[in-house]
Formats: sequence, C-alpha cells, structure tokens
Amino acid sequence: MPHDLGSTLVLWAGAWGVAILVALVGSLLRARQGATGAAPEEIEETRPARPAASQPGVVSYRDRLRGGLAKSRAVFAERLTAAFGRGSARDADLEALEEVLIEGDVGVRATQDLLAGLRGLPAEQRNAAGMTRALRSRMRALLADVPPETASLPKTPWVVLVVGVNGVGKTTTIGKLAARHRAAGRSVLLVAGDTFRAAAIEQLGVWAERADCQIVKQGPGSDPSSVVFDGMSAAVARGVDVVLIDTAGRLHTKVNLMEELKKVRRVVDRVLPGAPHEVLLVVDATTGQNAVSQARTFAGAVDVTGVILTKLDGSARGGVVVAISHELGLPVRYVGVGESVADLQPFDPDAYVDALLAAE
Ligand SMILES: Nc1nc2c(ncn2[C@@H]2O[C@H](COP(=O)(O)OP(=O)(O)O)[C@@H](O)[C@H]2O)c(=O)[nH]1
Ligand SMILES: [Mg+2]
Repeated sequence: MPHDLGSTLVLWAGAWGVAILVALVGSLLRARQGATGAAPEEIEETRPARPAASQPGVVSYRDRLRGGLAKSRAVFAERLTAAFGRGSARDADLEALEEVLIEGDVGVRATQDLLAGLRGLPAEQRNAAGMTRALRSRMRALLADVPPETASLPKTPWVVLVVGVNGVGKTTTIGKLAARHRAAGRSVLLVAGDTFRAAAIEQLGVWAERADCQIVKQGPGSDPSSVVFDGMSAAVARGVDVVLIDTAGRLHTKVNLMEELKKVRRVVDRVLPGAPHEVLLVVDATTGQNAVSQARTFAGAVDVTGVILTKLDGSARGGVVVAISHELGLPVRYVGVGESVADLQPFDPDAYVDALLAAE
C-alpha cells in the first residue's frame, strides 16, 4: 500500500473514531438527562438526501475531524478514568458503560457480550487502561473479518447487485465503486435497475460518464428485470470485467420490494449462472438501529454478502458497525465518508477499533 494511502486511512480511521467517541460521550450525557428516544422497530425509508457536503477536496472529511482528534480522545479517556480510575470498577460503573455503548448504537446484543467479558476481568485489570484494552480486543473480536479487496477478479464478468432502501446512497456508492474498478484498469458496465424515477436513471448516467464506464438503461417505469436482463446480456456479450446493478429502494411495501429484488436476482442468475457474485447492502449510518433492522430484512430476502455503511461523515453513529457485524454476521465492506468519488474507503476493523477506543 503506498505510504500516502496508508496514512490517509489511518487519519480517516482516527477521524471516524472521534465522531463516534463524541457521540458515545454525548449519548451518555443525553441518556442521563432522560432525553433519549427508542429505536424504530420497523424498517423505514431513509429521509430525503441532505444538502451536498462542503466542497470536496478543499478540506477533506478526515482533515476536518482530525483537528479534534486529540481532544475527543482525551474526553473519552477522561470518562473511562472517571468510571474506572478509582480503584476497581463497581457494577454501577459497568452500567454507565452499558449506556454509553447502547446509546452509541453498538446494539443490545453486542453490548451485553462486551459487558459479560468485562465483568469477568480480574480485579487488577479493572481500571481505565485495563478496561479500555479489554473492551478494544473484545470489540475487535465481535467484528466480522473483511475479505481483502481482490487484486484480480475471481471471475468475469464479476456481478455485484446493490440493494437498500431509498436515499441511503446506493447510486452514489455504485459510482464510487465503478471509479475504484476503473482505476484498477477494469471495464465496468452499470445497469440502471432503479426504473422508478427518471432522475435515478439520469443520476446513474452522470456517474457512468464521470467514471468512464458503460451503462445499460431503459425508460422510467420499465420493468427492472427487463433492464437487468439486457444489462447482463450486454455484459456477457461485450466481455466486460465488472457489472454493477443499481436497484430501486422505494418501500411501497416491504414485501413488494423484496419480491422485486428476488426476481432481479433470478434474472441475473439465468443469464449468468452463479451470479450475482456479491450482493451489497447499502445502509445509512445516520439511521442508527434502523440500519440494523434494514440489514436484517434484506439479509433474510436476498442473501446479502456484505454491507456498505454510508454517510459516516455526517454521522456519529458509527457504533452501528458493531451491531450489524455481530448481530447479523455480515462483514462491513466499505464505508462512505462523503459525496465525492474518492469518498469510499474499504472498512478496516483494526483501525476502527483502535480509533474508537484508543487507550493513550
Ligand atoms: N455525506 C454523504 N452523503 C452521501 C454519501 N453517500 C451518498 N450520499 C448522498 O446521499 C444522497 C442519496 O444518495 P443516492 O445515491 O441517490 O441514494 P439511493 O437512493 O440509495 O440511490 C445523495 O445526496 C448522495 O450524495 C456519503 O457517504 N456521505
Ligand atoms: Mg438511487
């Protein structure tokens, strides 16, 4: 890995950690003031797109958050010291930590597992440093390992179906993924399987131009399965390396959406047996536990192979990574940290945990 990319990832991971730490601490304070709300049970559509992030490339997301890194880290360390620093940790201190983790969207199950491990720590390790160290290694163990980005594709065309509810960032993420593949010298074909709105088809067209790749589309209102059939047939005939299939995420009803996705999946497999090779679920980090319930619903319907968590730049709810990974056993493959083409980073569980729970 080139040095500058390596340091960028480290900075990014650190920056992400800051956002989460700030949220964890803030959430605890809010929770103590009784100002918390329950996470929605039902899968919901994500709210409409927020305004564009500030000028990409001027001050990057990582740079912006990096400025606050030392301070936020210190704040979190301070809270741990306050909780555990005076001799051994009492049960009440573990309860405080439980609130921090739950409010930080780590999820009930993961939180309980983490606490169970900490309760068993020997007395001499029940101080801020020992607790943080134990929490870090236990949290890392809860995160599914991420398969490395392959230098060469196992087969071509490599077909990726991208699913998720409206507004989470599917189309944008496809654009970013396309650019990554193009940068690796691969030919890419995009399939405009979200036929519900003309704007969705145009949006994918813009990304196709930007990333210099092919696109197969039909008019708005056409049958998604028919577009996908055309796209797959073209990809096979033209011998392209990568096919990225966009899909609609409009929840007219959950059942309809899932049935449509299953049908699309069958069509892909009919044209190219064994495909799609990956089904990536895109979820919006700002939706917290709702992202977890979306992941559960989609995973049950279409054999999701990995998750992409978007909008971490606008969110401090990155703890949801742990919930998705642990409760559903799905690897988080990439995270989106902004709206521009370079703002998609492979997820690094080690860097994540280190940034979240830095001891020093
Ligand atoms: N800040 C931020 N915005 C994002 C990210 N990913 C997508 N978006 C924005 O989210 C909005 C919805 O994205 P879109 O790709 O149209 O979502 P789709 O409906 O799932 O296809 C757009 O304004 C995107 O620019 C991200 O990682 N960070
Ligand atoms: Mg879209």
